[in-house]
Amino acid sequence: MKKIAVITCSIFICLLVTKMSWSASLIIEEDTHHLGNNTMPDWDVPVPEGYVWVKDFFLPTLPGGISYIVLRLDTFHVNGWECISFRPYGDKIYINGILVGDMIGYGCGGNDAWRFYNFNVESHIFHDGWNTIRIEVPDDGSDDIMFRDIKLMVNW
Ligand SMILES: [Ca+2]
Ligand SMILES: [Ca+2]
Repeated sequence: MKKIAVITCSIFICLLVTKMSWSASLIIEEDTHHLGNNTMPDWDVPVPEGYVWVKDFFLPTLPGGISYIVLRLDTFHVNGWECISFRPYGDKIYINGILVGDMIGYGCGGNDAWRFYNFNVESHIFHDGWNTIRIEVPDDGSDDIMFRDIKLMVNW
């Protein structure tokens, strides 16, 4: 019995070690922004800032072997296909000029609820040091949206 207990204990320790991992997150932006072409009196940010929002952020060097980084943001009023049939694309997110996210919501106005989007972005798209994120709605401003709490999350 004693031997069995030792073996079980060894396996348990092994499992703990196997499950050990590290994770980190980087907040790119917390504030709420509004893109589009319509004033929305009831919104947190009533007046749109234009069709494009751009920000530079600093990414420290990450450990090797990370294949992708999760880009997460909270969005409001991203239109669905019902409202964008006249254009073949949604609201776009670019990292360093490369398209990494295409947001299509639900119904006309995203059901008026805040909604998270997660995108797996291949790690080679990021630079060690300074990077640029760009979020844009169609250049006719047809889809007014708000967004906030943009962050990167990585596990290794
Ligand atoms: Ca609009
Ligand atoms: Ca909208």
